[in-house]
Amino acid sequence: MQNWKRQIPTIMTSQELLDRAYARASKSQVNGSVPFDTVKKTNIAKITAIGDMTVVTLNKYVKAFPKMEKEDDFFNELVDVIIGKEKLKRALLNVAWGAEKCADLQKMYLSRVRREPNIDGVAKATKQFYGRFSSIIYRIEPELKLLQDAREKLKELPTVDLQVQTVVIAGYPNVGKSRLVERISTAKPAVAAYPFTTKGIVVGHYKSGWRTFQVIDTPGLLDRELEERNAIELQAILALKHLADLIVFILDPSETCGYPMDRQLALLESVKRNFEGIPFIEIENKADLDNMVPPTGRPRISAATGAGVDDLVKDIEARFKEMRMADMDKLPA
Ligand SMILES: Nc1nc2c(ncn2[C@@H]2O[C@H](COP(=O)(O)OP(=O)(O)OP(=O)(O)O)[C@@H](O)[C@H]2O)c(=O)[nH]1
Ligand SMILES: [Mg+2]
Repeated sequence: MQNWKRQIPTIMTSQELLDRAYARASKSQVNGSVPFDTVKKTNIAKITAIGDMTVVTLNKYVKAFPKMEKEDDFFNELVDVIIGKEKLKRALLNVAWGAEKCADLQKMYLSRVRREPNIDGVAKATKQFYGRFSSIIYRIEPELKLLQDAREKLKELPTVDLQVQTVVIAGYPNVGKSRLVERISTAKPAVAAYPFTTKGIVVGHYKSGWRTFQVIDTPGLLDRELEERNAIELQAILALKHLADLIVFILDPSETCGYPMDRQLALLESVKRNFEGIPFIEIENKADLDNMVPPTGRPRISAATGAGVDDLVKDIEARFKEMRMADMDKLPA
């Protein structure tokens, strides 16, 4: 199982970073031989504490995020769709820049305070350090906010096992994909009578004997060009592209989904064209309704009543078995 749900710490705001660092600094007290010595040593300790603490924290943030270097990778493409790869990379670069600047400032002011000949000079230099340090931290506020948002989105990403045989359920919005996934797997996707209820990939499992299969619910797709697809639809495309060993394409011949059959069939053809080579099962749902178009020869099910669903599951299992057999045949004798 790929560990995508990384342990990314909560990202603090600029103000929180500064409050924490300054609170730590306010506790610094180093006694010297004479008052001047005490003030100098104490201020050196403060600058050291503020700089160290913040640089370590910022670098920890940068390291915690995935690097996304591989191009053709499900996770990286998903992050790109949901967060924006370039945006995230730029934010990480800027935060790393902030850490570097803080370290430079710390070094510069430590040497300056050491050289100051009197208490006044030490106090002035320290105050200046606080000012410049704060302004760097405030400058990276938008990037810190972006990282915090990205962290929340990464936490919600589905856990997908790339080793397990996987069936991806696809089709127009509102045709009953989630209702079917809910019926045949452990997933509990939202089901509702309007399009685009499902806004991301939902992963479920089902067991057959001692084998577990993965069932993936996807957002509905409209019949349109890839360039026109929104971030919700693109997640369905990514699931089809990277995860599907088998595609179950659901049609709604009752058209209660709100989309005519000719549009649904056009989508079916374009998905088949784009994912050539992946086995397909075409299924018509909502067989319990009496306003269905005349029979088309495709198997009909009702995700609502369960009619025909067992046969569909048997068909899915048979296809998976065929694939396992074919894989075995490819192994050297
Ligand atoms: N009568 C009937 N209604 C169904 C059936 N399957 C699903 N529905 C209804 O159709 C509506 C859409 O079902 P969903 O499972 O949310 O559809 P979806 O394809 O996942 O929709 P999106 O996530 O928006 O793409 C809901 O009101 C369901 O209750 C069925 O077999 N018969
Ligand atoms: Mg759905």
